[in-house]
Amino acid sequence: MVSLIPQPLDVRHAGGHVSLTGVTVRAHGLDEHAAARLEDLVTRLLEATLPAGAGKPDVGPPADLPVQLRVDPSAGPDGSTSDERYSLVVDADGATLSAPDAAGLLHAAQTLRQLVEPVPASGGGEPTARLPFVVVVDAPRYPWRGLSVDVARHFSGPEALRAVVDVLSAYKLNVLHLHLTDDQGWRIESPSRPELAKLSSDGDCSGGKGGHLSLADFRALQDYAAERFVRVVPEIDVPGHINAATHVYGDLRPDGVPTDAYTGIEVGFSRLTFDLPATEPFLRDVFTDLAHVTDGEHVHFGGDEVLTMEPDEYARFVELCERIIREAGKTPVAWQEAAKAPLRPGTIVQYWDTHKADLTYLADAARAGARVLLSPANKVYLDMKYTADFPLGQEWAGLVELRDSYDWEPEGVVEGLPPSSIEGVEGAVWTERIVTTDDLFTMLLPRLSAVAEVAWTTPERKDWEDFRRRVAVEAAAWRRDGRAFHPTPQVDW
Ligand code: TNX
Repeated sequence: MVSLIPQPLDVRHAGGHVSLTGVTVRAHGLDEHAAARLEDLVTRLLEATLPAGAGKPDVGPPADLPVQLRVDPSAGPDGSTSDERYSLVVDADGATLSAPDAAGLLHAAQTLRQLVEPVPASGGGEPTARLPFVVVVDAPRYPWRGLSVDVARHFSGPEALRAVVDVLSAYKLNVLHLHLTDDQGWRIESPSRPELAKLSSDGDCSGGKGGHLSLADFRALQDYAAERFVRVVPEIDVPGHINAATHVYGDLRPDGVPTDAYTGIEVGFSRLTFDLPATEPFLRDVFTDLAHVTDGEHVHFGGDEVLTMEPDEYARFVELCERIIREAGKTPVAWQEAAKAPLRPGTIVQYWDTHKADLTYLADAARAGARVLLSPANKVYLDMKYTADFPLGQEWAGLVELRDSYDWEPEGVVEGLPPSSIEGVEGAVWTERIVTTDDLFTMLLPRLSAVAEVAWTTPERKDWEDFRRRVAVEAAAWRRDGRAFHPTPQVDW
């Protein structure tokens, strides 16, 4: 039985298998450089699934399976306009992956990776592997399938973030949203304001040494992610969650006095002040710097939990941040609160707070042209504890077990929201209580695979009982790659 996450749109079995001990990957229709990189990446992904010792037969010809990657605009489901669609055929001659673009070819390769079945050694021979004869035709439900990672409360450096990108790509997720600043730290170099990272990045919520991404780190991370067709969406959170900046610049405060560094986990106490002369230049500098270094279309300006500001002043901040980000050539993204202010059409608002009953303002904003990204905290906040006694995470939005992350319907979470306004689904992991990379992955896995299926798979193709089975199969890859995960009792591992 094949075991794919996220479940594709259509999988047909032709009956039969082809064995393999190695692969020869060839890409056609891409420029030379792109072809070579994709061949290399796909070869490494597939070889990792083969048993040690495979690929080196003692006698006979090497049995490398041909894997052809072909750019083909007609690939994928009939009528799909997604530029990530793909088709995959495995038969006795090998595997043919086709897609209109390289992103779909990598998605097809991730599907192929999950199709490889280990074949145990028998009669003194080496263990090998086989692939079932299948035809897969697939496309995502939503164009934005993401994960937000808070690197402000505890810092995760480039190596951990590359590991996150690998896991995103494994489940066909395509956005890494980085929450780069908060009360506790400024984790990105801002060239016009070098003091920010210098004075506000060497600490965290548990007395650790903190850290920040240099521009070179940020660029290298974007390149790594881009090779895996993951876009980085950076966030500087304003006008609240801003103590890391008011700690550096007293002129952002009405009393002119810089605030103390903060290592606690309260939210909502810090703020900018619109009418101070230093405020707009500060916002222009940090957002323009960030937009310049960002390859993708989106820049996130936060906007959440400003608990000490009147709506008028808040709305002026929203208008100004949108304007600065648009002038820098990017599309603004903000947390749901921003939808209480008038927004320009096309701005993306991110729903998160499942305690707020009246979301009329959000549905109204969507009808007026905002796009909506869904991150309901009681489903996809992957910093929530799995169970009451779980050692990591928080529980203000409730306990979030694997099934909670799986069993929900995006069109059902915000009353009155036009389905056509939904841009996608994004999980989030806040790190007040998450310190190490193993902690981080323990919170992400297996729940992130559930988020991926909600974001990719049509509701008719989802099935909890089958998903539990598939998660158990996928755990072999996590063990192999040394990734921490939580062995929830909801799965028979
Ligand atoms: C709410 S979600 C926050 C974050 C916290 C998180 C903890 C959101 C937009 N704001 O500042 O880290 O809860 O779960």
